[in-house]
Amino acid sequence: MFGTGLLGWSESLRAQMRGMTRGGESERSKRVSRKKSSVAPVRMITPDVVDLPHEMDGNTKVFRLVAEPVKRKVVPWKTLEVWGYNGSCPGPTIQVTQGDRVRVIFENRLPESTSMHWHGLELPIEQDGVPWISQKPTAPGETFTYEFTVHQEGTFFYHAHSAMQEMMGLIGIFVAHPKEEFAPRVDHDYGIVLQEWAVLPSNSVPNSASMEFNWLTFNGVAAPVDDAVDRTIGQPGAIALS
Ligand SMILES: [Cu+2]
Repeated sequence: MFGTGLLGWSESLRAQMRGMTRGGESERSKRVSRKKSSVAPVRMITPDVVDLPHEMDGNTKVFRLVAEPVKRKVVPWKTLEVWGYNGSCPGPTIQVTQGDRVRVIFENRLPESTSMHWHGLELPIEQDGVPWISQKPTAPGETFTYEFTVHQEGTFFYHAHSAMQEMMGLIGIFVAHPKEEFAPRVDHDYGIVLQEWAVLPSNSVPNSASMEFNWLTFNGVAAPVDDAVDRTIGQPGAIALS
C-alpha cells in the first residue's frame, strides 16, 4: 500500500550511484559490499518523531505500543485530530538489529477495533496482523502481544490493517539494522514518513474517504515549519522516504 525506497549515498559513492533513483535494500545490496567492523551502523534519525524505547526480557527486546487518538500540531495555527501510537503521529520509530527477537505488547485505546501489520517483514502468519486472516481484530480496551524474530535488514513499517485507519495516521517506521555495516559506511540515516490529509478549512478531523488532500506532512509536520529536509540536503547520508 505504501511505497518505500532507501537511497544511500556518500561523497565517494555519489558518482557510482548516479542515475539510480530508487532502490530497495536488495538493490542497495547489489551495489555495496559488507565489511566486518566493530562499528555498529548509524542509528536512523526521524526528525520530529521519537524512538520507541524497549526493555530486555532475557534476549527479547520488549516494546509497548498504544494505538490512540492524537492531536498533532502540523503548523502552529493548525492542529489535526488524528490517530497515532503512544501520543505520536506517525508513531515512534522502532529500531532493532537483524537477528533480534522482538516482542511488541500492543494495546488498543481507539474507539474501534484494529490490529498491527508489520509491513515487509517475513513473519509467521499468526504475527502478521491482518484481521480475520491472521488474527481476530483487537477490540477497544484489549491488548495483543506480537513476537517474532527479525531475520531481514532494511527499512520497514508498522501500520494498522483495518479499513481507512492508515488514512487516520496509524503508521510508523520499523528499522532493522544490519548486523554488519555496509561499505562504504553511510554517515547519516534519516527516516521521513510522508502523509496526506484531507481536512476542510474549518475542521480538524481528516476526511478518510477523500483523496483531495490539502495537508501534506513530513513526520507529522507541514511546511514551512518542517526543517527535516533542510537538515538532510547537502549532507552525505541516507534518506528513507516512506
Ligand atoms: Cu503495509
